[in-house]
Amino acid sequence: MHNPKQVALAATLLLPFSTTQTVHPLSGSNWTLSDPGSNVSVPATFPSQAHLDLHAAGIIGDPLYALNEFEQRWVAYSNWSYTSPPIPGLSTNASSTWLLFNGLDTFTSISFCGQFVASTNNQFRQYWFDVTEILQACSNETHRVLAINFGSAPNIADAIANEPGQETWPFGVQQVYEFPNRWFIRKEQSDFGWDWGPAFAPAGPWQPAWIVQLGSQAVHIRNSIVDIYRQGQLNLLPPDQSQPWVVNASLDYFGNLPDNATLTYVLNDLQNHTISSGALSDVNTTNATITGSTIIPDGTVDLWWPSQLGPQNLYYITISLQSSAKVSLASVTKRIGFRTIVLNETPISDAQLALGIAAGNNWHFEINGHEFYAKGSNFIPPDPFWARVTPQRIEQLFQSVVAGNQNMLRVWASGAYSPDFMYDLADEYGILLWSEFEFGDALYPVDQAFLDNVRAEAEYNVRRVNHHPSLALWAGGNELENLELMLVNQSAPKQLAKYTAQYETLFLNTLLPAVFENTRSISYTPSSTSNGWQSLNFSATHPIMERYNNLTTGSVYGETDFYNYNPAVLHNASALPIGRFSNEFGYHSMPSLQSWRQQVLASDLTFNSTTVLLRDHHDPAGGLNTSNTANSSIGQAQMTEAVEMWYPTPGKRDAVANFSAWCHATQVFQADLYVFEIAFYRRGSGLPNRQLGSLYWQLEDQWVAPTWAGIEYDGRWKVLHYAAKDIYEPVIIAPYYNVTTGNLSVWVTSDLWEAVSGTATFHWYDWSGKQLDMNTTQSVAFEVGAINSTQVLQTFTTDVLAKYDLTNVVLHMSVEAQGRLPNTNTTRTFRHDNFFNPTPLRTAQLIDPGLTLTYSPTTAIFTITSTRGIAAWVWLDYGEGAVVHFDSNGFWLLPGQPREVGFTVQSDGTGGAWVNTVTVQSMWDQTQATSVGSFANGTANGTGGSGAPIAYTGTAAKTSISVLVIVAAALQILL
Ligand code: BMA
Repeated sequence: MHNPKQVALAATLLLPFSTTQTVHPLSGSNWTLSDPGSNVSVPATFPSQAHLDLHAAGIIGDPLYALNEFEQRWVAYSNWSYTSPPIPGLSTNASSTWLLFNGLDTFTSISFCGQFVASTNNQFRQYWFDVTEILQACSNETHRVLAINFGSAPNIADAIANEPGQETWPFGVQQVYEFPNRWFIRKEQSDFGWDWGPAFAPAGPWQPAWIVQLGSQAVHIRNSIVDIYRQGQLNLLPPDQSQPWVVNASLDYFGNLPDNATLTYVLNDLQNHTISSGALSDVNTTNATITGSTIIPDGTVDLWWPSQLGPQNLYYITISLQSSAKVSLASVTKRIGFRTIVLNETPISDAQLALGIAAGNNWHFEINGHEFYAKGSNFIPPDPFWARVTPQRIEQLFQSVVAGNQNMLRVWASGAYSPDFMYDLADEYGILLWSEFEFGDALYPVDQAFLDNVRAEAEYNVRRVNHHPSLALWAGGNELENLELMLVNQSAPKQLAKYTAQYETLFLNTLLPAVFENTRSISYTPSSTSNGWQSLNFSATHPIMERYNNLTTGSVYGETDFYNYNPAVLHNASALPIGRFSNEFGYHSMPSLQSWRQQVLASDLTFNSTTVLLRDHHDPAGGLNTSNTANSSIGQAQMTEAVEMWYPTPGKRDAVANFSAWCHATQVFQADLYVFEIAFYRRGSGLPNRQLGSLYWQLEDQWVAPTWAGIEYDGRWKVLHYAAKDIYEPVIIAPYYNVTTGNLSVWVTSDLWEAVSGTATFHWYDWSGKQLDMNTTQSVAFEVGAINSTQVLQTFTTDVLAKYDLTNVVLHMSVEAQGRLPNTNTTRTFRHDNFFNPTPLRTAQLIDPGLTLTYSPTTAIFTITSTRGIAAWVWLDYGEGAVVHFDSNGFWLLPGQPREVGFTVQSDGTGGAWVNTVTVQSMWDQTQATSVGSFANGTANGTGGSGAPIAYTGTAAKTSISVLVIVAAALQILL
């Protein structure tokens, strides 16, 4: 907990009239966690949360195991104290002594040397307290103990809700998951339960803290902001890219700043070569913040780009604070990038109209002045306990994000503000983080104390992370305008004006200025999802006038958020929303058997066991009922219906194998649906709605449960993550089918920044892989414009398939195009394959494709061959103990065209033995009583059927695909 070097410094340097500071970190493992109420006192770590220390001490089991979520509710209802050992090395000569906390979760009463210091009530704020007098009166070193008493957040939320005159909302507006009243408190909203996670309402010092001692002329920098923008830039408006860069920096401090202090900067590249340095100009000091700025000429630095759009160029900037006598007082170094990122919601221009873009407003992002297609997903808190989320875990997730061809994550609004290390990693990996203030699926109070608390939280976080080039946007909260205000309108239409005014008080009058008064470089939108703004007026106190429902028929506005749990929505394009950007959509699926085994008893491994049911929080219990299987049965039924509607029903003899096959089937439906939706949204880039983003719900899991995630809790990819990776390739070919009319069209979509040309090919087969003699185009030469789509086939299945049995036809389509990734000079070939079958696989005449699997240790390549027929949803599976990401998975395979698959190992507790557990199966195997791929006993189960366990080979087979090319005219479409 204590760094002896600093003790020495403290003893020698902390003289009165000095400019020095000593920082004593409070992190360590020698704290105590106690609750006199429940008679618990155990060793604790700092930072931490009570559940983690209680689990480490053996007082409670693993919170994520079985139904411990419910068993451990007493922890959330207790009050917990974190007590330090006596803190050594504090100087009594210091001019001032401060406590500095970067995060206390949530309601605390803090004492030092047995004296009350302060109370806190916001998980997301930084707090600092002057304890000079307390320390001066605390001469006995053994009394220098810091104690932080955390009150029960659920109890306090209830107490606030019951205060006389407290705000209330119309019926059905406030979304309750488990613990009620989350909207009264500034704590991670999903701590009180959500539809993909447990409700632990944890308490504890979740971020680091320090004791800071200062000389009389010394300051400590507690927070800082570096804002980089093009001269003249305004939030929300595309800037002039020829303007020089403005670097505006300010340091937030406590202590005594000597008069006439100055600021200097040094800008270095990552090799520490100085690019620019000097004094900051226009230095001014207000409210314990000192600010200055400088100009960096355009062209001096290389731009930062998101993944696949260019290099992630980064720099270090050091801002130093000196006294007028040039004595160094403090400095801050931040790693930064130069880019502009704007959420463009401007009206559609005449030039855009002339291109065929529908009237209305834009709603898309522009990086360095370029439109781009945002491909990604929604990030939820990766663990119910943030205190144990390490940079390594985030890095592994981000590796999956980038491997999945994603360039943007929406960091959803009811978790916690992301740690600095998360933005650092996003900067390195090129992942844009659409960031949100922590408000969601509820309306919030607007009394002055609440607003002041929110404002302080927002200022701290906006300033803390603004320098990261990965920061893409600030949004006020989740589903506010298009859900919450709509619910008010449904439930109590007469009160809509009142609650809209309250909404504007919080999201336009409180949060917006917290962004615009601190940064010029970042756009703000009050709500995800919304119809965007109607007008902007930067000189008004209220710069954004929201559009709400002032819509003109035929015009297109804003983002879309779409959920429909009727599985018939798959392939029903008319159900999907037409907007400019899709920020959420999805359907839940089961995690794999391998993941289930990590968190439930073997006896619970059935689809509707009580434990599985009660871990499905969709539909949520809506309260504290711990045996609410009624609502969760709805979610389980939705998955079951989806499988029964679309796929052959699993029919494994072994009960656990059958459970595994069902879990897998729900994942296939999820993947199928998301691919359909993503292809639909991406095609919109070439349609009048000029659709420029698709972020599905949700990237990852925070425990093992049925959820919308594509990545399971330990990092294993569901079918979804592989399927999304495939449909997020830069150039894709995809079918669009209207089951009622038989209309089938095939489109190529590209999000490259230059037009690409190539060839699309089409071949029809029966399930045995025999090519059918169809009277349709076999090959089309096409050109598709920058970020655009083009139709390459239009036909009616009713005509072309008239003489065939629809249950026995499969269309294979592929595209090959020459082009360049943005900001690269090399032309490369982009390829993509897709399959279409006109009936659900449930009724298709699937045959045993006779899959074989070989592995070459020399090349670390798996080769999968279909020997007898077309294999749908080929799935490489592997046992527990490792997390491995195959280069591709969940694909379809034509007979005689082997597929080579490499892999990346995320973690391996098997010493490499996982390789021997790899199996391959396809949709056909789902119905086979004893085929492989079930891992019923932890290792591959059974040997019958088509699915194959592994065979080793010295040399990997080579894939050879020959295509017949018949040139046809490219089809011209909009844009
Ligand atoms: C939207 C999200 C989340 C939720 C998800 C699935 O409502 O914003 O609140 O978890 O859908 O229901």
